[in-house]
Amino acid sequence: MTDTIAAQSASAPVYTVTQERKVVTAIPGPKSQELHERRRAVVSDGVSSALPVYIERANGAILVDVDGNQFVDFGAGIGVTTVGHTEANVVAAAASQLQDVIHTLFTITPYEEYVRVAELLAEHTPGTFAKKTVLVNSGAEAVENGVKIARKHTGRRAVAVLDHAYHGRTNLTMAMNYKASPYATGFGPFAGDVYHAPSSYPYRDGLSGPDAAARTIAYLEKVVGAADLACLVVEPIQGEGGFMVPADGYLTTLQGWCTANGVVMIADEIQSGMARTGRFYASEHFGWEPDLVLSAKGVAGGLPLAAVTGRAEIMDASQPGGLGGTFGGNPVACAAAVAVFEAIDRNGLLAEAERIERTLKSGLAKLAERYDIIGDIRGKGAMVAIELVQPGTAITEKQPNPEAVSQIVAFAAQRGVLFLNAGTWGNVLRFLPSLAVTDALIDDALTVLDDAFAALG
Ligand code: PLZ
Repeated sequence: MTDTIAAQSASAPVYTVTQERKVVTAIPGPKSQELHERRRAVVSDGVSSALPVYIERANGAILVDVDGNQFVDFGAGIGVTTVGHTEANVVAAAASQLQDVIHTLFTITPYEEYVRVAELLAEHTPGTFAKKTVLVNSGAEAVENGVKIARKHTGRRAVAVLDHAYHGRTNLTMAMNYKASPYATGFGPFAGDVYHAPSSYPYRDGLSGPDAAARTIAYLEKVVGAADLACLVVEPIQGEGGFMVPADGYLTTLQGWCTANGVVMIADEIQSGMARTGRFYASEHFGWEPDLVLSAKGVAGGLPLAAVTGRAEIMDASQPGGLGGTFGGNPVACAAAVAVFEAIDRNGLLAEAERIERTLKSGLAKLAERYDIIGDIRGKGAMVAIELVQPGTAITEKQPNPEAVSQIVAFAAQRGVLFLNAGTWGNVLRFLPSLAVTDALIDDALTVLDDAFAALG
């Protein structure tokens, strides 16, 4: 505790774990294997783990497991520890809040931290119009509340999403995801009135933004009808689907159509938000001002917190008591979120995200010259991916190559680098590090990646 409090007043980040990769046992090591046996007896098989090494400590961009191995973390808990693992100011703010008040329930007796987070979200989400917020616990819960609010505001029933989307694991959001397996298989019946419209996927559809938007709109008008459509929910850069960056003009054309037709357009910024892409919200890259913005994951530095923020007149549609939940906007999570906003400014993290994009993309471009299964390099800031295809098909057929991604992820794990897969066909390797990752760590991981490609043969 003394270490982190001291770090609070320092300007440069202070790390409590050396920022280096270190492999000292087989992966997983003996202690991890022992814990895995215990886990198998008591944790549901429905919960899987991509890499069953049990983590004891984490700091900056490094995970330390129970066997003393240090992993360079290119997952950040799927885009959660954006400001860095156990960022000193976040730790200090949460620790201090724990001493003062842990819980009251905002819908019973409110507290300032909730209001402060709502102010910060109003200030940092795109658009200068009056905005209001509701705080909840998880990304899926933010999606659910965004849809509730849009339905109440419009008095309409239908919900539209895009192909390749991911929105969560609750009943409504299972129906909103593109992929059935593993998220939905066997878990129905599902919520109705959810429509899946074609998206913008430049690598595969080759369409301009306006042309892709025209295709989406034609689908919505024909299959749903604007008069019944409450909302269109869109990830500005799709996450689980494979980091597709939509073609220029796609999102703004859709927003124009939504506005003209009284449809609430909702940005799911759960994975792309909170400075990750070099802007506070990825929507800004496209000049998009959504009606509602969903935040989660990175918003509280690793504590559970999520939000729906948007146009005041839409957010006020619900009757008093219509929105809430026991833990939504927990004081400790809110205190951490305030520290996250401060850390982004103080540590210049928007610029760090741009640095990470430059280093990663130039390293990946060099690899693409030598490995022709790299079909596409895309993304923004610290949200970058490569899409792998079968040898010889990169230019013409673009046949997905999930086997190569799995082999690379497994190879890298053995060397102490944690990479995540993604993509509708599992053929995307994503780089989603915390913004604390140094160029030296990225270069080191790229060397491991080079070896992993070479080992594919
Ligand atoms: N919307 C865009 O990325 C969560 C899922 C991990 P929750 N993505 C990671 C897993 O295997 O469950 C996500 C997202 C986007 C919504 C969500 C849902 O957020 O906090 O997991 O509910």
